[in-house]
Amino acid sequence: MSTTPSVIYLKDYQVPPFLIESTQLRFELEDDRTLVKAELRLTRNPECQVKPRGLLMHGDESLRLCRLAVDGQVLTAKDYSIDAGTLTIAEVPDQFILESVVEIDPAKNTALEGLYLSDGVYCTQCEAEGFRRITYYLDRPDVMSVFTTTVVADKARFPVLLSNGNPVAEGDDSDGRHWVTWEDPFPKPAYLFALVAGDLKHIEDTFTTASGKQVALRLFAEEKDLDKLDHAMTSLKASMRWDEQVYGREYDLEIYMIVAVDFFNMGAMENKGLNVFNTSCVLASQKTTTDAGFQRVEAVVAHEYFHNWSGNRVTCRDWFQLSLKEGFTVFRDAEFSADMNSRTVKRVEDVQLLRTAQFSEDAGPMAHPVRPASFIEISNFYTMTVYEKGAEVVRMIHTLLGPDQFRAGSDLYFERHDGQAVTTDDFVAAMEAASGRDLTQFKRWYSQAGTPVLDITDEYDPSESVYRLRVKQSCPPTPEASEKAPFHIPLQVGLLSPEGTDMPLENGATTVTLELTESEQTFTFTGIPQKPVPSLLRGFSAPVKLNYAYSQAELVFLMQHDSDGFNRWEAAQKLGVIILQALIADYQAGRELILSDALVGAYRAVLNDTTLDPAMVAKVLTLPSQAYLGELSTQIDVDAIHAAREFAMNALACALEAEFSQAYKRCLIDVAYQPSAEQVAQRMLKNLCLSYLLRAGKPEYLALAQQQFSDADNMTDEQAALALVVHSNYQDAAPAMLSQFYSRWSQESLVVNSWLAVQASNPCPGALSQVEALMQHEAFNMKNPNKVRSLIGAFCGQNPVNFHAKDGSGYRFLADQVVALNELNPQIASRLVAPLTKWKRYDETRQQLMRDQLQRIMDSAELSRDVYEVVSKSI
Ligand code: B3K
Ligand code: ZN
Repeated sequence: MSTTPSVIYLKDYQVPPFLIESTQLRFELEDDRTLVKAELRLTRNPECQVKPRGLLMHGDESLRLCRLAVDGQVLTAKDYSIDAGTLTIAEVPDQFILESVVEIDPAKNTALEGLYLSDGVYCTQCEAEGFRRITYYLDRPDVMSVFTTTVVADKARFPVLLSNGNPVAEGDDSDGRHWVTWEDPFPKPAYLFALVAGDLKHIEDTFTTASGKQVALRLFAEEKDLDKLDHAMTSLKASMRWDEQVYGREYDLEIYMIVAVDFFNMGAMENKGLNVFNTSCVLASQKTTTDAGFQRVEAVVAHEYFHNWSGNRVTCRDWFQLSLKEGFTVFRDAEFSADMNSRTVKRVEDVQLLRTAQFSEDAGPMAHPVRPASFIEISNFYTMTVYEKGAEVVRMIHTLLGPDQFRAGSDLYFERHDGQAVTTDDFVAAMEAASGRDLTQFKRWYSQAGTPVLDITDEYDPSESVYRLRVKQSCPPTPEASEKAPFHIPLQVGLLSPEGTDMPLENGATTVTLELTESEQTFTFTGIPQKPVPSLLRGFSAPVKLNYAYSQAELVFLMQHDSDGFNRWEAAQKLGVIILQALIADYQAGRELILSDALVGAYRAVLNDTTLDPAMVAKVLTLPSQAYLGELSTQIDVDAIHAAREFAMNALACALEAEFSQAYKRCLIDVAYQPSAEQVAQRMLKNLCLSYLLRAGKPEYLALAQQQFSDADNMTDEQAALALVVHSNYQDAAPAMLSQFYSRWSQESLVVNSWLAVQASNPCPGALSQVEALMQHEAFNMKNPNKVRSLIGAFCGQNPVNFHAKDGSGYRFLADQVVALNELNPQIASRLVAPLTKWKRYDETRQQLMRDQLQRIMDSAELSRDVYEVVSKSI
């Protein structure tokens, strides 16, 4: 890069000097170029104090300007200037029509931002700042305009032409081309603009809103995938109903469309009335999609649908407010999924993600508050912190206010701000106004980064029947601040009697919410007849780390008796952590590894309890992950963690072989496949049992896995059997299964992605050369983000032992790929580099090797803003 990219600060926010009342667009799509004609009605913003003479518009360097006119008057080169990323017109009136014609080249757009081609289908991605790659515009979310869009293209090759809103006119031209005009009556920022043109087919349904309005629902895909859209349609209708029932929000246009494309940088995009989805988040079928895949489709369809209110009708003032729409919408989709499936399982999965991926972000060089104060490239801030921690912040407001006041707050928020671009402060203000609560201190969750730590001790006084909890909160320093003021933290607590029942607390409730506001506080419980075992942070009521010195016996007790399902699982995790940490220390000291009876006994009891939800049994019997154990370590010893986990899993397999085998058989399903919570749970436990059985050292279990692989009538069972064998000691059996799987599924791109990922995440030696070989395979394409994530992403993110190989080969490999992708697709490159940025967590040798590679990336020519920001902040 020639110049150092500039930093943008929240404190510098200023209202836009001009507004765009209406936007008329005409796209002429041709093979080697696309013409974009724009007619914008601009007017000075009455809220802007300054009155600049000229007008500054955003526009990417790749735009080729053909014509520019103000009120019909064509401008010449002396009237305007074009700079890197901007167009400035020297002088403009207070109100005027700006016409522009630019030429762009979607076929060359490998960054997949703006207008690009995905397997021959034209599509757009404009959030956050992609619209400026389409035309000159005020590409900021607080400029909201009414859009009318005409798309013109060859009719035979692009029979389907879509944009936001409702179709209002269409026609055929004499030269084999046709056109469609779309009108979106709702003012929106440019980031919600969308266009799609291609040879697509669709399925159709209708939804009748609570007030009786008919909405057409159309889901588009390539013809070969048309049979994989039913689950998305069911999920969409369920989401629409849920948002009416739980939030009182109805859909507002006559048509809602989703288009599936294979080349996409993230999961999906909530463009008004025209969502564009990564195929991986919309296509689903029994034969090709795992249960987790089905649930992801349901969740993402819901997430994008919910954005219609939390994001589109009420949008963000500026990109620092991103969590306004993302945190709130993730909270909404999580609650939806919890209502549709098992609430406790959903909570466990979300907390696992938060505690590994978000906590490590908070502890790394890119740590930032839920509302960041500055950025170089906004694309780098679509993070676990903004999304997942942002959702936890909204969840805490829900906990503090209770469901009724929270609903009143959300109603007030939508009522006050419909059609506006607002801030997280506006959101909190609505919650305060509806509830009468003061959330001033609570707002620190938006402005302070870092994961708070709670250190809790207790004492019981039998003579007074008094129990006390002493809570200290602290928060480690992060790059933007070394000192943190105390957070307002809702800590949900229950107390268990020695018999394992919940003790009645205030007003007979069995769970109370303690509100922490100071760095040190003591909470007193009176009328406590016996020394209780505390159940702390029930439901994971705040995104914090909690230390309390539980004994192993207490954890086993909580696993059996806690009425809070989440905390029963948490007790098993804590027990697993204690035992694994001891094994890690033994491994490091060269001592013999011995598995504790406590773990075997606790696992046996859970496995034999047929009254439990099989999904929860599977979750409880899964040891703390490699990533979580790493996150808990001061210095991450990848090899020791891996060895300790392997040892423990093998020992558990031998000790509980009979139980795993029985549970496997209990979970076999003899009715037709359904992605229902009940069947998902059975398959989850069955495959967990299979994973242990393959470690029991008997060839009959290899045969069982192979049989499951061949006989499976669904992808969950087929893929689980494949992955388990490929990652097992039965290395001789792996190649045949892999090639069988590939030849069976080579035409199903998404299935091939999991075939790539299974090999890339293989902890056995030789994975890197396998990955390098696969990069030359016909199934791999560096320009397709799904392929890159499945192969390179899985190797660097889900194969710690091989990625962190002591010779530095994994690091070198990643740096090579980041440099290559930096040119092709900066967003993907910058996401991929994350594992290298966590170098401080490793031993000195690895630290040096990782930093060397970061430096090598830094020194490479023409670094994108995306990669520059992440790499420069980490070295
Ligand atoms: N809002 C989009 C994310 C856009 C990311 C741009 N780099 C998807 C979502 O969160 O729903
Ligand atoms: Zn979102």
